[in-house]
Amino acid sequence: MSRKKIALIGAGQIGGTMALLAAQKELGDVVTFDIAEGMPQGKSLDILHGAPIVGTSVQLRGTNDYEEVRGADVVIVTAGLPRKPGMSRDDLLDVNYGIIRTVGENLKALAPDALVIVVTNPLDAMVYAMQKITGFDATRVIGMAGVLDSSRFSSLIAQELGVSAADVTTLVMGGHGDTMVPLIRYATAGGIPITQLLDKERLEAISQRTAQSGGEIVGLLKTGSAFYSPALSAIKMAEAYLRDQKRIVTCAAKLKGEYGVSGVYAGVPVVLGAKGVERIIEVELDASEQAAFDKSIAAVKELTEWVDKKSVSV
Ligand code: TXD
Repeated sequence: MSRKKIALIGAGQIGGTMALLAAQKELGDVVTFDIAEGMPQGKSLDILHGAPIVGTSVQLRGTNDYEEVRGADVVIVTAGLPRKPGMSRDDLLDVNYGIIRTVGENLKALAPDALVIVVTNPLDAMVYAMQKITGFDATRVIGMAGVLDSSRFSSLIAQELGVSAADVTTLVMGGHGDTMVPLIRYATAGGIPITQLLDKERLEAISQRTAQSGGEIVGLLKTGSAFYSPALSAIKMAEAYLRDQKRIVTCAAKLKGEYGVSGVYAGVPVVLGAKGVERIIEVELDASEQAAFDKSIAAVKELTEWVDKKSVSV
């Protein structure tokens, strides 16, 4: 069996970390693409220099040439610009939409059978744009956010309880932004409902901190945003697909009537395996959870409509 090929589009903070993780896990050969000359080559060579220590036999290449992405089995897209001072959300949308369009057109031509995982912000709009541009089946174009948001929620609960993070499971749904919906009712630690272990006020505070975690990291780092845990999250998704693990993960998937929503991408639990999104799971939401989810969908729709208008005008 030949080795799988993983293409990382964008070799910045998340892209570089993912190359290291993919090599350590021996998920496949890794091609890292970026428009910055020399940078993907430098990072790939740096990781290769550590290959004997890790004991990995995968190949790593950095490139500025899209041709090297040809035939990739998995593509993870982090290419984009961060918001700079004075830049509005619309300005960022405009710039990153342009980048996603170029990436998408290249993937359509060079990697028509790949699973595409989009990470670039604003996430739900960018993954929607990617599926529209490539025309790939929606089961093969997904966005990374829920894995990270759920992992953040779980890690904060574990800290509060003083227990292993490995034993805490949570579900965070909706769009990737302030309106995300951490579902307290579905959180467990060692199979025990979290509501039996922590009081409501503590849980509300942790849930709020989860939704603001991205901003908390930006505030601490001062330059750039979170990258270790986002890289771990995207690689977990790639691994579920490549190893047909059928993991239940929350990712941005295109809804076709689930949760009363159609035609937009939003964070929902899915079964991720060799066929991509093999199933979207519909969990029961009570009235207040559904209201929070609907509010989040409304925020996502605003951006999605922007993408629709934009793609008509180009
Ligand atoms: O949960 C989530 N989805 C996220 C998303 C969590 C954290 C960060 N999230 C977003 O991921 C973040 O807002 C950014 O939009 C992306 C990538 O984050 P990263 O921290 O890796 O950003 P960098 O270090 O700025 O890297 C982006 C790279 C950089 O090297 C640019 O040169 C490159 O993208 N870039 C391009 N590559 C290819 N093609 C084009 N056109 C291009 N333009 C810029």
